Amino acid sequence: MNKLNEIFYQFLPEFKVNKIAKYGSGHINDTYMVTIDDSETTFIMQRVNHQIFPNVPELMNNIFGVTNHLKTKFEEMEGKDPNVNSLTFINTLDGEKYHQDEEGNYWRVMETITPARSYDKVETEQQAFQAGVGIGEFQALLSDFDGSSLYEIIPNFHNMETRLATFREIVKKDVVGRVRLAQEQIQFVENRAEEMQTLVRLGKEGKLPIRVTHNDTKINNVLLDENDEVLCVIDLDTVMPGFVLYDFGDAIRTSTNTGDEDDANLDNVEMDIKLFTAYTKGFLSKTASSLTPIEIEYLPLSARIMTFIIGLRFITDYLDGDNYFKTHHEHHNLQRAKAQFKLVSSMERQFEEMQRVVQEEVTVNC
Ligand code: ADP
Ligand code: GN1
Ligand code: MG
Repeated sequence: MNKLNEIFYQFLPEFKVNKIAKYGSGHINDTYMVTIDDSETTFIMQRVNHQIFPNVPELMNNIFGVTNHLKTKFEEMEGKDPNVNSLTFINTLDGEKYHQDEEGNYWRVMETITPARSYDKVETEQQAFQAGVGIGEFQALLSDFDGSSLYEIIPNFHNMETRLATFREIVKKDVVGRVRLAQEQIQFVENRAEEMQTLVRLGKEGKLPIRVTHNDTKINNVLLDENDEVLCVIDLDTVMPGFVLYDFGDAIRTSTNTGDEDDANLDNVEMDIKLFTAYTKGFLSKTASSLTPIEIEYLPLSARIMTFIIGLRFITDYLDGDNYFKTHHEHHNLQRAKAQFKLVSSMERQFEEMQRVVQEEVTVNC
């Protein structure tokens, strides 16, 4: 029997598989859509990347904790359906949350959220607004979840200080001889390194509350329905205690970019202030009353910081020989970094406008 089918039957032997096909455009896990014979039923099956997430059992415990909490909340809310608005994972026949194959790979199966759309790029203000509502609601519903029960899946995931230290070490080693190809990007990083550590500094000074955060709020991790209304926040692998500014900033990176994350034509890449306004409106409609003044003050800068840190991680991976992100051609990580840094520059040019928008939306929502 086909190996993928065999894995699926560890979870749901009562269904007959028709087809298992690669799905989605994530950079880390391998995602498949499983279609069941003579029905419209499908499931999502994933191989979790255990090089990047070394403790998959703890990762799955985190996800179950968070989804159970969300389900309880959605049950009490009018117009919500816990099985559509939060992920539903399926246990194996042995009652486990994942299946480990002979090669040591970890697999999980979940119900397909349907009818869902997953965008890699936002096209309308409605989509940006709804993405903001989705992440804002996710934050709000988890505000009473006990963060100390969460295992820290990737320590220092959004810590700019340690990300910069790793980058500098890798530049020094130049293991694959690519440093000469990335001079402009290295300079871009160094010119901004101080200011980009603002969140680390505020954190150390105890000025930012630690909340439960998603930590990977890119637009294709928020599923919308056929009317572009938010359905579900997915990809919960990196849910950990963190700063709300991580989630806002990272979302702005993908929800306002007029180009692709890896656009080869940098002229396409700009932050669209209309999309920024729409996202901010949606996000603050769910969070404004619970954010502290400092969190609100740093929302615009967090967009620059989170875009910068992903660009930094792409360039670091490029200089290290592409060991982390899936790449589709030789200089893919360099191209991604160039596009992210172009986006940072675009945000820098529009920074005052971004600050004005946040102030305006806070006034409306408070
Ligand atoms: P990765 O960590 O690789 O990004 P994701 O969990 O985000 O993995 O899944 C990749 C893509 O698969 C998502 O962007 C989305 O398009 C799709 N997807 C994942 N889970 C579901 C689900 N439960 N229902 C519908 N689509 C899903
Ligand atoms: C990865 O898994 P995916 O594709 O949603 C990465 C994020 C980056 C993102 C950049 C665990 O997210 O941190 O922001 O790529 N996830 C991990 O697109 O590193
Ligand atoms: Mg994803």
